[in-house]
Amino acid sequence: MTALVGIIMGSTSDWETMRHAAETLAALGVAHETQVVSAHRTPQRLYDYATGAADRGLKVVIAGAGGAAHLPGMAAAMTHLPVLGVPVESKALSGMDSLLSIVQMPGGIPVGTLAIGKAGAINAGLLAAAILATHDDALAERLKAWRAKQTESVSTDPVPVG
Ligand code: RP5
Repeated sequence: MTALVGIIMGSTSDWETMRHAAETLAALGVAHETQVVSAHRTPQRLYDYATGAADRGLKVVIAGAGGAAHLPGMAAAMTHLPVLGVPVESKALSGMDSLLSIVQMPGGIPVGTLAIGKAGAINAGLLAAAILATHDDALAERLKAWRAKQTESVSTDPVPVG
């Protein structure tokens, strides 16, 4: 199946965070691909990925990076596809560096920036699915079912079971 969402990340060390975006998309039945693409260590790979993304059939790009996190912004600079940025939690500054690197884009080149870490990765997956669902009724139904299941799973009892 042709991937509709491309999940890229700056390092293999980002996978533990970014896998949550992949798992969310898998749960919703959205075809996706994953690849390590570093803005700093593999700039040519980033150029090739971002400039070719739309022609390869991708509709949304999710980019996660930590520290001096230029990957989402540079990807957004080279494709008209929507780019969702996930700030990966860094060891030195707990992801504040990643967040500020990704969120403060100059007007004209948007990156939809999510929360730091796992929550951001999950929400990037959900947001990518929601974007695709605007033109895919079956996916919209799967997304609504996912949300309903989540709602049902929230206990009224504040005391944990067991
Ligand atoms: C960034 O540097 C990556 O996105 C990663 O979050 C961070 C550290 O990378 P490694 O040194 O673990 O490869 O480019």
